[in-house]
This record gives sequence, C-alpha cells and structure tokens, in this order.
Amino acid sequence: VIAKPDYLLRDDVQKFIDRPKKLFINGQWHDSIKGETLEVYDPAVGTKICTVAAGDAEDVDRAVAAARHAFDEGPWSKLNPSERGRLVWRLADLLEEHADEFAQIDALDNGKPVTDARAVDVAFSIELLRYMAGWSNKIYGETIPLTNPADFHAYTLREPVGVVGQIVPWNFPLMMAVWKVAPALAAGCTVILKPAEQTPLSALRLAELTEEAGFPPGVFNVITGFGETAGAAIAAHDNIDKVAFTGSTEVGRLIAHAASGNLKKVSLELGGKSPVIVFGDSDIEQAVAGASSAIFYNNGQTCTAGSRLYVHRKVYDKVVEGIASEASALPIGHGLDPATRIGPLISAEQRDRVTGYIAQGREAGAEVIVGGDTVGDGGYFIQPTILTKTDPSMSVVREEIFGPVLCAMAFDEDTIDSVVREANNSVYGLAASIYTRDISVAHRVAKRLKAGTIGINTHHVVDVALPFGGFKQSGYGRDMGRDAIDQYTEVKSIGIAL
Ligand code: TXE
Repeated sequence: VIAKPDYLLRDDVQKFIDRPKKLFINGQWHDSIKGETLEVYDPAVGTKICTVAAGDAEDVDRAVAAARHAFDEGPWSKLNPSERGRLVWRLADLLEEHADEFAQIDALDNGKPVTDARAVDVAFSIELLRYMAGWSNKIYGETIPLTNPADFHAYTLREPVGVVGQIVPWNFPLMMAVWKVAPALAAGCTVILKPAEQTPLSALRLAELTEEAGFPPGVFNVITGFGETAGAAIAAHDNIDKVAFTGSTEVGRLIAHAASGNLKKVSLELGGKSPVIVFGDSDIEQAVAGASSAIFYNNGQTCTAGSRLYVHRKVYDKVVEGIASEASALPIGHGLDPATRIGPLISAEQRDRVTGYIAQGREAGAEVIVGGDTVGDGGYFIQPTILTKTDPSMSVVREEIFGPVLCAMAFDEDTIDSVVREANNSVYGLAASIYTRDISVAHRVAKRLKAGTIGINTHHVVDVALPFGGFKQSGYGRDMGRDAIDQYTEVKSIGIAL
C-alpha cells in the first residue's frame, strides 16, 4: 500500500478541498440544476477526495447564455484589448502566487509527482498565460492590394470567434485547461471549460482566481461533469461558435460529428503513438535519457509519449539495457511525496487497460524485459515496462496504450528508408524524435516524418511559443504560439469601392 503522506498536505489545499465544489456560471457558484454530483478519487490510494457538482445539458445552456451575453453585449467584446491582456496577465500573477497550492491539487487529483506538477504543469501554465496576454493587443488584419487597385481599398480584420466550449483531459489537469483558456481569452472569446471528470479540481480553483483577478461575469465558466452528458452537450450546442478538445481519438470523432449540427469550428488534439528513432552514431547516454523520459514522463500518460522505439541494431542492446536500468530505478510512490518519480495511473479503468495491453503483447509473442506488473494494492500503480520482440502486427505497437509501456524494435539498414517507413506506419502523427550526430540525417528524417512535432536529440518539444498539434488521426488545429490565437479568431475581409 502506498500511503498518503497527510503531513505534507498544505492548509490552503485542505481548505480548498473542504469548500463546496459547484459549477461556475456567470461569476457565481451553482449546484447542477438536477442536483447531480460526481466523486473525485485519489488514484494513489483509491479513496474519495471530495464531491463535485456534475453538470448536464441544462447547466451547459445556462453557461452558454452567460458566455453569449458577455460576448455579444459586453463587457468582454467592448473591452480595450490591452485591458483584456492585463486581466490574463493578472491571472498568471495569481497562479504564480498560488503555484505550490496548484501543484499539490494536481498531484492529489491526478497522482503525478508534485515536483513535476510544480516544475512543469504549473510553471508552464503561468508562462503560457503571460505569453498569450501579450498577444491580446497584437491581433490585427492586413491591408491587401486587389487585382483592380484603382477602384478598391481592401483590408482584413481578425475578430474573436465568439463563445468557445473547451473539453480537456485528466493527464495534465491545469495545463490542458490553460492551453485552451489562455489563447481564447486573449483573443477576446468567452469560454465554457469542461475539465475531465477524473480531475476537476484545479479548474475550479482556477475559476476562483478569475474572480479574484476581476474577470467580468460570464467570460469564464466551468462546468464540471461527465463527457457523455456535459461534454456532449457542449459539442452539440447550437449557440457555441467553436469547440476545442484534447482527449482520445474516439471521442474526437464524436465531437467532430456532434459539432457538425451548427458547423461550429473544431480543433482536436488527440492520441498518439510516437516513434523514437536512435541511429547507430547517436550519443548513447543522451538517447537513453531521452527515450526513457519520452515514455516514462507522466507515467506514459502523455499524448506525445515516445511509445515505439526503433534502435539501430549495432547499439540496440546498449540502448535498451540503459532504458531498462533507468526504468527499474524510478521511485514509485504517492504524488505528494517529493521523492516520487512515478505516481499511479489515473484510474482502475486505465490500469486495467494498460495491463490488458501488456497481456495482449505477451500473448502475441512479445517479451517483458522489465516491469509488467501492478504495484501495491488500493492505488493504480504499474511498473515502468519494456516489451521487446514486438512487431507492427501487435496491438501494443499499433494502439495508444497511455501508460508506461515501451515497445523496443531494432532496425538494420543504413539507409533511412525502412525506419522512416516503419515510424510513419501509424494512424497517428502527433510527435516523433530522432537521435543522431549526423546533421543531414537529422534534417532529412525530420522532413519525412509525418508528425506535428519532431525532436532532434530530445523528445518532448513543447514551448508556449511553438505550435503544437497533430497530423493524421492525431487531430487538427494547433495549441500555443501564434497559431493558437489564429484558431480563436475569424478573418473578415472588407472592401471599399473608392
Ligand atoms: O478519454 P476521453 P478517456 C486517450 C488515451 C486513454 C484513452 C481513454 O489513450 O487511454 O484516451 O481515456 C470528455 N462528448 N487519451 O476515456 O474520454 C471527457 O469527459 C464530449 C489521450 O479518459 O477522450 C474528458 O473531459 N466530451 C489524451 C475528455 O473528453 C466527452 C488524453 C477526455 O476524455 C465525451 C486523454 C463525449 N461523448 C485520453 N466523452 C491525449 N491525447 O492527451 C468523453 N468526453
């Protein structure tokens, strides 16, 4: 049993947990209209943390009405863009003031190591809010010469899309919310956020901070609840102008379908099965560390997880042994314990899914060279796992496992063709990485890989200024960078007959 280190829980986190958890609509806290609730669990021990309101279609209607009013009638749409930016920046300041509190909330709710939550989830969210705050007053169109220039003057405006529904997953609870919320608010949209039912807590705390920052009512609303009810109502809503989603490819398809009713704009950041390619000339130490964090960071519950490893045969044993020894050395524990590197998976369901995949791999002839088992009882822990003797016919190689499970494969040829073909042999195309000292190979392979983000001698390439999103069934649209602002704006062309 992995005990919860109660002595580590901060007072402010305990006080937050003890407060009632309602829906945040139009700047006020409401129970769900039907009075439904959902329970939130600590995945490290499997016990209840607290109860949260579970919103449904009627609650979504209320939130949409508030967001619509704030967008159409103001004050949000009438606000000076610099003032909008100032509020988003103020939210970043408040998040920074409460950074340790947020890190603990996500560590408790999601199970992730608190040190990762503080250094990555919270720090990145602060940085992104500031980056997007800076865009608020730099969103403008162009003056465009027409083919008949004597008679016309034409220009474009970039205007906010309107009311935006945002549905986010549980793997980075705060950060996934901020990836969506920050550019939408900076662009002048109003937002209805639905966090995942497994991890609603940091979104509710964020809503409290928006009140403190002074966001006008209706600009930012949070509906906690289940995907099939609250999420589906957002995706299908006739008065929502855009839906942004991060989650499974399966649900992404449902959302695209539901959104077709009013043809709302859709952006989808979906699953992945990202390859890591290690060439024979690579810096082995760097490749081992990179490939290891590519799959084991956040317990493999990362959409960019490097879950397929292709290593040149001449360095295969060294690289795989190196990753295996890192895997078996990672301390497993409760997320609140600062020594923990590997926390639990998010739920019993997810643990069973991951162990199910490992069993399928074994049955199909794969060999487990490290890990493969659950840890303790009560919580949803699983050992970091490496499978060898895998091939592309196996489900473990083709499907997103979303757990700490790496499939290692060797390649022989010295040309890049076969390994590029294998790496691209996936319905997904979110990320990929290449380890080599040969600059030409690095650029040539980067160009040929079909993925939205490529790392060279590194894997998780994520920055507030860099567009992030997928090729193929990993979705469409981009988070972060200027592309995210574009995604929350419409271009309007205006022509004047002179
Ligand atoms: O995801 P869901 P789940 C993948 C990963 C994982 C699998 C299942 O492979 O094992 O998905 O996880 C909301 N209409 N990823 O089931 O269901 C839901 O409430 C509208 C990859 O938890 O996609 C939550 O807020 N919304 C991924 C969000 O969708 C719906 C991150 C994500 O949950 C809905 C998470 C519906 N019909 C899982 N059904 C990544 N790429 O980062 C659910 N939701």
